[in-house]
Amino acid sequence: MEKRFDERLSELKLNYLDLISRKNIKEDAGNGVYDRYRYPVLTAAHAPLEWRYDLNPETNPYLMERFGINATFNSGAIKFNNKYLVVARVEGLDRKSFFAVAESDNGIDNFKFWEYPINMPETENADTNIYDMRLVQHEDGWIYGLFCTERRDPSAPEGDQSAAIAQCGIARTKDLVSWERLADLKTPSPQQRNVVLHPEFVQGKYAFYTRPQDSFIEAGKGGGIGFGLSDTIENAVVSDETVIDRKVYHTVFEAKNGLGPAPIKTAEGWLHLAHGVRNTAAGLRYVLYMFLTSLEDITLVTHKPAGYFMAPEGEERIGDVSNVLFSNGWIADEDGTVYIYYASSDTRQHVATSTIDRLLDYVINTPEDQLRSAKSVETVYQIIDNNKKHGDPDAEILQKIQSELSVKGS
Ligand code: M1P
Repeated sequence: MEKRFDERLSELKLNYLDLISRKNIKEDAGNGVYDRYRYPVLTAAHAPLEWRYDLNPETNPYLMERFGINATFNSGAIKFNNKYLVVARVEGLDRKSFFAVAESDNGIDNFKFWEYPINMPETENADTNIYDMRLVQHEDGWIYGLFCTERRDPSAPEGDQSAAIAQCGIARTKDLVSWERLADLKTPSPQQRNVVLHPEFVQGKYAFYTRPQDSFIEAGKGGGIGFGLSDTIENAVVSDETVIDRKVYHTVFEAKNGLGPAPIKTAEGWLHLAHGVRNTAAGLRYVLYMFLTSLEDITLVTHKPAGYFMAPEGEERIGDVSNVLFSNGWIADEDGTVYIYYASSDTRQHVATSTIDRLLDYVINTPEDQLRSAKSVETVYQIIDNNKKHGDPDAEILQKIQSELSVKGS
């Protein structure tokens, strides 16, 4: 027998409340750099029932979903009025993404979407799809959201319905509810994605991190993460893009890279989180990596650990676009905690926590990539030799445990 409307509604409501009130659990023994958490902070199921269902028994007697959500991922993040906010990329079953704010009291669980998604104004050239917002509290007093705006390539032949042009959309707000849309960023590159606004003026100008690219997917001769200045934000133009972090052969960012969230200012320099992409027989693999730039010259990379900072693990590996970690949001709290919002496989949103001190230690003291196997072996030899010189502080304790175990076993 079919379930009655009100029975089904109570079941849906209970499941939803269970999900959004679930406590998150820090996973044991991380790698010392950051801690992962057991549950994603946002999934498609976190979208409120009021967005998805017509809750009127007269017009929806079967209580069917009328607007399905496919995924929630790639969120910008900001601490605002003492709450941890993420601006998620919410993707409907229709493949269109939009932005919606979800809020939590502690940054690691109980994220709840605000009543309405963001009603982002369009420019005269309407966006087909908008996604991946980078939020930044700029020193000019506005909160900016920079995101990718995607439209069909007008020069593509009728038979090609996937050729697209990606550019950087810019909007600003004071409350994350009402947004003023500004003109899209103009740069010399035919395509732009992963554009980030630096939080401070540089030489009295607005400073942008860009990612010049030749085509929609391929970065091509757009050599890496770029940087450029604009006199204004209202009609922002970056005429000169300098690449500050290049793609390099046989690294985790050999195919392309892109900046994540806006950098965090520390006593040692600007901390950056980015994604790197390489090609594999199974397709593209996206991982996260970090680097530090100088406070005096923000285009100068002073430290860059070898390889990746985070890569997909377990269920993170699987999703609509598998083998992807992507981050465009983090929050540096007053007590030094850093909440890193990363998404897995274009499907769900997670959090990892660290601290400014730990991240600086990681970035400054992790050996750099010397780009050859022999050099990697040299690095391991150095670590082993140092350990032999200084001894293992836990060796005695370990020996004691081992001898106790062997006594028990005999
Ligand atoms: O599908 C993986 C990611 O692909 C794009 O990133 P990039 O521009 O570096 O290739 C973006 O579409 C991103 O949203 C997506 O997560």
